[in-house]
Amino acid sequence: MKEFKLYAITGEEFHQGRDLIEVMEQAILGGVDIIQLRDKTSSKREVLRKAKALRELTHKYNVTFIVNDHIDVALAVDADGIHIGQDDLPLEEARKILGDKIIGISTHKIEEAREAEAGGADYIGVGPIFHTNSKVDVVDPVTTTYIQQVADEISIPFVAIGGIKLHNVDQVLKAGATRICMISEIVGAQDIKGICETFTKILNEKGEV
Ligand code: 3NM
Repeated sequence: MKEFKLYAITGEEFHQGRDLIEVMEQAILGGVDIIQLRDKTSSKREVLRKAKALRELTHKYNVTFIVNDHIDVALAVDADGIHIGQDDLPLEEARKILGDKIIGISTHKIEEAREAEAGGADYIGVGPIFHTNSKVDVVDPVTTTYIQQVADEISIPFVAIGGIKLHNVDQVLKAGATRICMISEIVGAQDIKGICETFTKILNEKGEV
């Protein structure tokens, strides 16, 4: 998959009434290089409608587009891939359906990270690093210790997630993450483009060290 550093997930409960496409366009203009549509409540048709619009947007800016969970929607709109959790369709089955599209998997402990790597995942999510209110079924924070473990042991790309904010991103990068993923800190920001530019700058500076 294309290299990435800043990954934004939709979270319409944080958009403060702003339009989904406008919010994600601001994130892209600020430097986000992957967008994930995550919608656990809408009907399939509604998810499809949003996915079509985000596919159009991400094509326009040549940004990677991932759909959470809905493998059928991902295929229907020709998304670049899907993101699945530990309780979703197993990786092996997802791979049969998706061929060489991107498959990302959420992991919360090193055993899950090893399993995802061995099973051929394209990237893993590593989290939740800190407390987060953005995910209902979330496990306890895994802390930056889990980042260190993954950085030491796992070769496929990993992205740190969960409760990451401007004020704590330093700890995440110090622990060995080079890619970060957020919902609320990005899509809930007053100045979405501005905060993404700041994160992009921080990530790029870290890459040069
Ligand atoms: N997955 P925020 S944490 C969607 O640990 C998601 O796998 C997580 O939202 C995981 O940036 C999380 O607002 C929520 O904390 C991320």
